Amino acid sequence: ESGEKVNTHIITLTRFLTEEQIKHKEATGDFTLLCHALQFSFKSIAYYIRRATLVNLTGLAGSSNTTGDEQKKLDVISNDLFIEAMRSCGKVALLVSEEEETEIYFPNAVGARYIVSCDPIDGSSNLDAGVSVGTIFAIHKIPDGIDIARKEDILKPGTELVAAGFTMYGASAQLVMTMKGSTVNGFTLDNGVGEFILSHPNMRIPKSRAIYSVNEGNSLYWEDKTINYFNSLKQAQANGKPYSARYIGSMVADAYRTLLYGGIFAYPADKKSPKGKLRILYECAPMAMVFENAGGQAVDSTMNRMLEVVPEHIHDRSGIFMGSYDEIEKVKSFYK
Ligand code: AHM
Ligand code: MG
Repeated sequence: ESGEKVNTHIITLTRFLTEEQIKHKEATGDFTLLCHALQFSFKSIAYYIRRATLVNLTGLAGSSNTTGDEQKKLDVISNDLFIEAMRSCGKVALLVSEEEETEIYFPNAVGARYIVSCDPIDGSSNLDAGVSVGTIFAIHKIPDGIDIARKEDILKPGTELVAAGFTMYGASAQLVMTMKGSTVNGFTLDNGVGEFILSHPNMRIPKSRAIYSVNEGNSLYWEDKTINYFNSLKQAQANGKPYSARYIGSMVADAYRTLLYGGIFAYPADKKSPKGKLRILYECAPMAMVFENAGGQAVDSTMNRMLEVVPEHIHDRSGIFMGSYDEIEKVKSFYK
């Protein structure tokens, strides 16, 4: 007996999407093509992030003084890669990016029915340190009977999303995605074969877990309810222990951990940022869809279901609490 045991029963993202498409008889294959373009952009961004980190770590070659530039470039590169992938797949009519002030129309994509909103690199303040960052995406479909994409088609509650998810660029790239009324599935990028492999099928967030994730430095600006809630977590719970605090400062990484381990992630609205910090369209709503479809919950700072919050403008913000089902119930009890 020699050699490693090779698993030949591998479900790649491509295979997964093809099998999903077959299940939906009405599917045209457009969504599958769009997802191919998405995964290409994730792979490219992962590649450039890894390279940039390497350049910084081995900054002996005099690159240390240009580090700032390098990082800025990475933000721009990722945005450009993402936009180009969406444009060239021919299935996207309209795109919103955190990096672009206005929405971008793709008039050459004749018959395209999808609208994509994205944050190409979320958590970019972490880039210099080589800490995990991520790409967040949300996908809308142009309603039947409408020929040309309009901004109105995305200024809608998150319940209208057809798909959403994120890719975390960590020790490995992790893609988490979900479709309307469906399960949440996690894929790991195998750099050897260059494919996202289904590694976390049907992800379910634990019902409760004593971990909280929030930028506590903002507590100076918090409302009393927020202060009381977080203070309560530092008291002895039923098992005699307080909650643990975990905050990376990259929503994608904090959300991914919360999804796997359970707990709560929050970026509440406060006196300094009465509308919160995170953006509804490409940060809060897609995360809320993932958390709900994994059995958790997501609410805004008034405890309304995050997926029912309607943005007025493409870059509108909201407070957010998301996580395990029971942990969100607990927050609600402090805010009622
Ligand atoms: P960004 O889109 O400019 O990177 O900001 C979003 C990030 C989130 O990833 C993270 O949850 C939050 O901002 C951290 O903010 P803070 O530094 O205020 O804690
Ligand atoms: Mg962001």
